[in-house]
Amino acid sequence: MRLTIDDVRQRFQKHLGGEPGSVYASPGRINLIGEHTDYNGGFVFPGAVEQGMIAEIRPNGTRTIMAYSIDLKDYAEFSLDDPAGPKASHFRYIFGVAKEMEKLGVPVKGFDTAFAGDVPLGAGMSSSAALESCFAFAINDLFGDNKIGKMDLAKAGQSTEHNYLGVNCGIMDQFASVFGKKGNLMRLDCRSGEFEYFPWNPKGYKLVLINSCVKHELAGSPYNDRRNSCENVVKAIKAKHPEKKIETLREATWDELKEVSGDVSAEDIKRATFVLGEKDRVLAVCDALERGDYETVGQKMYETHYGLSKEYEVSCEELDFLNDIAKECSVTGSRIMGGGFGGCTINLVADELYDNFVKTAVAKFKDKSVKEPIVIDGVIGDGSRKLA
Ligand code: GAF
Repeated sequence: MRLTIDDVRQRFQKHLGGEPGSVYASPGRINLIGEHTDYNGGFVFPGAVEQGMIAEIRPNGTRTIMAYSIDLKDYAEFSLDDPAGPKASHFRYIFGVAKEMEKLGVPVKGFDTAFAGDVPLGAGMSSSAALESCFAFAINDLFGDNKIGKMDLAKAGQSTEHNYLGVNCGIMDQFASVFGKKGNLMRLDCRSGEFEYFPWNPKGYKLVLINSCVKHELAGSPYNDRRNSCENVVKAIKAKHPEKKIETLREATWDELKEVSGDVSAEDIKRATFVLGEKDRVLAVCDALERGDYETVGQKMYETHYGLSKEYEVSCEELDFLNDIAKECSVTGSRIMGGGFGGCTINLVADELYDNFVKTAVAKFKDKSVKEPIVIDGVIGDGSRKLA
């Protein structure tokens, strides 16, 4: 059931009482292709989804945030002046965003809030970016006269991950959440920050996510190790070519990767091999989309899955199994979506194969893993906004 503004208003009233506040929403995201390319200065191809986070917020004139998580039935009070902030991650996101917005010059004050979301947790659809973007957008509106630009709101969410949650993520998730537009995917150049909306209406195909329900958790995960591997390779190339302007793997070539193969670990080379391949695949998908060639888009998705599984090593048995089922059902394209280590596959399916694929995937997965996978239609929704 889709979360409604009334659900949030009722809980706000029950747990915080008093006058109603303003209500804001921010979505989770999907990503067609371009995985682990954002922190490598590459391209990503995300879109916002209809599922997201809704928060009611009322400034309280103090320096304290009083927050109620509707989903977790958890309440906390924390001061903007306590440098440690709250421990529980669902409150830490809010605290972190408030502090990052302060750094941007917004005179943030305390507030009362109740919030809830319908982005499945741990599905790789970025429920955390939805939460961060919701509060960044709201704080800008309530305390900052909307003076902070949208890209900086996305960056405030990303810095929250870095500085308060210990996840050295890229910008894709927060970007998608803030900038999302109904019916459109977005191609973002993560090096320059330039982006374009791509109307997404693949005639004859559907996007469907199959959530393995294996919880994907980036905090404290090997996600940061993957990023370190990429940075090691960049450092090695820089050492060999001091004259070269290279900040990320975006600027690296296949020849340079070969050249430094003795200077970094075999594992680092394997990770960078994925990233360079993914860089080429995103561009190939853009060309294919312009021609309306969805078969090529799908083939590249399978190649990405292979790379994420065998080179970047962020898959798991359940996701590989779902990818195999997609192949068996002649699904056009299928791959792990998001950071990996659990979560969903994203599948591009011809309309006439959709029913059979979904039925087969659910039945076979249940047989193998006892867990029931969740089927989520990939409907592209709007980005951060004020609801009331
Ligand atoms: C996670 C991160 F948060 C993103 O920045 C991105 O790196 C993604 O994994 C992989 O593409 O969602």
